[in-house]
Amino acid sequence: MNIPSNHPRAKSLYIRELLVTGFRNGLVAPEGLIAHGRGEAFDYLLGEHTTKAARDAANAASSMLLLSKYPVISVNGNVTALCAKGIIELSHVTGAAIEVNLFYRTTEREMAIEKELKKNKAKTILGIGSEASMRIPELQSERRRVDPNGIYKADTLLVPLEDGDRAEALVNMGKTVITIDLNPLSRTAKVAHITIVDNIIRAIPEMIVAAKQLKEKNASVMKRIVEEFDNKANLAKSLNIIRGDI
Ligand code: PTJ
Repeated sequence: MNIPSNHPRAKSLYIRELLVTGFRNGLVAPEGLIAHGRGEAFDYLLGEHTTKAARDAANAASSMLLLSKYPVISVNGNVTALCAKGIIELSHVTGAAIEVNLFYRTTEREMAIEKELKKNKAKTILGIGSEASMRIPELQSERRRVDPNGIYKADTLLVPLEDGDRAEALVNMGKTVITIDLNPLSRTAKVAHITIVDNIIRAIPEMIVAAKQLKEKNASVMKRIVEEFDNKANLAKSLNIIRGDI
């Protein structure tokens, strides 16, 4: 669709088009379009820009990934359609592995996502087909199937646009969980150790910039950033913005 660049909602319409194209190309589940609508509503309420709270959370998230021994980024259909290139750059900068993990899992979509990531110069993609041979305990959804060399053995996970059940199960497994979720009230946002309340389309570039700067610094600087980060207080800041002063 041709979106006029002077349309007042051009950016938002452009992001929608990425999702629709991703759906047509077999990357995004039909339900992914609905999930995006929910995110869009929160983005509108947050002012459609990266807030100071989101920037602080991105800084803590990149610090955490850099400090971890075996970080993994979990990728789904929406994430691929919105920021495949950014995910790959973030994985290069932080040394995190990439695993495909789908809620509405089909082999066709797994393979389409793998192909798209490899087209964008990703080397190894974990979690495809029978490689996802381990199970997350006490989880019933298809998200329970994970790669023994990826999510299963990771110490820290970036799980953007995640569902609450798995986020909670991963925390119960002792993993450090980072998420990106526009809804500060979601179960995922609340159970994660670090939640970036921002649109993933802005949050990933923010994390990349932060990681590049942090890499130049001493590990003790990153440790302090992580220790001082308070997820509950940070979520409250996003909620305050949503409440506004009408
Ligand atoms: O590709 P699959 O099969 O793994 O399915 C992916 C979706 C996203 C469909 C699946 O994980 C799902 O149903 O997600 P939920 O439970 O609807 O939750 C997604 C969360 O992400 C919600 O809290 C949304 O507000 C939020 N969200 C949606 N779009 C964005 C977003 N957060 C940040 N950036 C977005 N662009």
